[in-house]
Amino acid sequence: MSNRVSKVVLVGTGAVGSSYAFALLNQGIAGELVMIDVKKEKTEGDAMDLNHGLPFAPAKMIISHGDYSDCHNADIVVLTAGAAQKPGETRLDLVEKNTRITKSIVEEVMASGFNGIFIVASNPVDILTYATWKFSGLPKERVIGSGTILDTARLRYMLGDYFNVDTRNVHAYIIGEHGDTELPVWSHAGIGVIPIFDWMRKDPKYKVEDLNDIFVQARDAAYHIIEKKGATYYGIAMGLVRLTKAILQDEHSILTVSTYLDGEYDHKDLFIGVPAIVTRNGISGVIKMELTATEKDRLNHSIRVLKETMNSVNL
Ligand code: 6V0
Repeated sequence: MSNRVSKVVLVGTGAVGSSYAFALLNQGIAGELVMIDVKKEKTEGDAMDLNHGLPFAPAKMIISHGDYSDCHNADIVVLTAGAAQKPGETRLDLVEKNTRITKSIVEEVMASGFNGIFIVASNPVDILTYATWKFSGLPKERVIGSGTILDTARLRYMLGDYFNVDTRNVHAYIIGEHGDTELPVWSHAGIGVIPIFDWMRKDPKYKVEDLNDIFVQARDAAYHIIEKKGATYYGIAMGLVRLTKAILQDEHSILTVSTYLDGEYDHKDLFIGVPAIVTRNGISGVIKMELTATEKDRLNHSIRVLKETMNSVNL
């Protein structure tokens, strides 16, 4: 048995990347973390700072700053590089700038001989995940976008608060584009094993209209947080660590990630957020939910908008 430790390379040590590094260290999931950014000094400082936390960490982790040659034997490369949304800017506004950055990074990663799994978080994440797949030439299963993992987490947190139950017992998905056209799948939402609408009948204080308000809060949360503090990073960082753990520990967990559709939900040739099974070899399958007519219309709309933007960058 090999005693090689699991290795993660992080590209982009801005707000999201450095929060990811911190969360990864605190959860003791990877054996080695190498960080790369155009801001080399900053990344060197991050490595020093994180190393000084090792005496308090749950497990050993080799932490360094490096360059693309470090990717050759990495299990996972995480992409959090690129421009972030400015107040009032949509994720889709970022598309051209970040597609260019993603292309240059992916080419350098692949030139190292990398043959692992990409996790993509930079926005617009569904389009950049597709771009990473195209530019890398890796099998589609081995390119995973963070998709609606964060949106789903926000919805679950807010529903847990509304129903006063542990957020981990809320089963609900947001699917579609990570952005303005995403949608909640209420037809398959539940608290424990109880369908959400049955749970709501227990008490007249629960109103179906409230569900839409909660979804809108979850969907628009990034705008509100960016208005208040300029960026969002802790939630997504923890979501990315969750995804990293599901891969490295071969969990077969169902997470709402941006994955390739090849006929599922009647669509092809795009990456979009849907529940999928995450394993050591990447995505092993998409969960196909029977959507209501309204949910189907909303997903079709989300896909139409996404494809229009994708066409604008000729992927
Ligand atoms: P940030 O704090 O500006 O960090 C970006 C980092 O990328 C900086 O350190 C840059 O130096 C670095 N960078 C830029 N170009 C390159 C390059 N060519 N090579 C290497 N490094 C480079 O942004 P922040 O960390 O806030 O956001 C990063 C990305 O994550 C953005 O695209 C956000 O929109 C996206 N987010 C995605 C979320 C999701 O749910 N998927 C959530 C929040 C942010």
